[in-house]
Amino acid sequence: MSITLYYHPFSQPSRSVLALLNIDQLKFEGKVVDLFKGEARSPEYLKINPFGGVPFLIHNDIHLSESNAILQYLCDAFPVELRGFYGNNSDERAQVNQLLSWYQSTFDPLFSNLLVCGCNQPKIQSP
Ligand SMILES: N[C@@H](CCC(=O)N[C@@H](CS)C(=O)NCC(=O)O)C(=O)O
Repeated sequence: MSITLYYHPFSQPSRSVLALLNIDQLKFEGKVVDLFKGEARSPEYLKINPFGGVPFLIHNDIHLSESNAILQYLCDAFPVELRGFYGNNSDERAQVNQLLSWYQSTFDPLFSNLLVCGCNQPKIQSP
């Protein structure tokens, strides 16, 4: 079992994956991709992750971008260590998926916009 996570500590999607990995202290190798130096778009990094950006996970033969996909994969791949974090049945998973989708589609774009330009005060309704 070998897990490698490419991440940056200022990246919220990276931190969500780091938090899950640390819940049960899953062993992984962390590699910082320096976003401030543009490393996420460098030719070297694009060979590893053709989508660019972080987080990016490699586990055995699996190569994954997108934090939600990584979170879901880890819970499926390590059901003993991460028991319960992705729900124990379809009803519970539906609730988790709803929040993950809401975060990606609603909260994150508005919050990122606020951080970047400090305008367009978001009006967010939780699901
Ligand atoms: N939807 C993606 C968002 C990934 C993302 O936007 N990552 C940013 C850091 S928060 C990034 O790597 N930006 C650098 C770049 O795209 O060059 C996810 O959830 O993983």
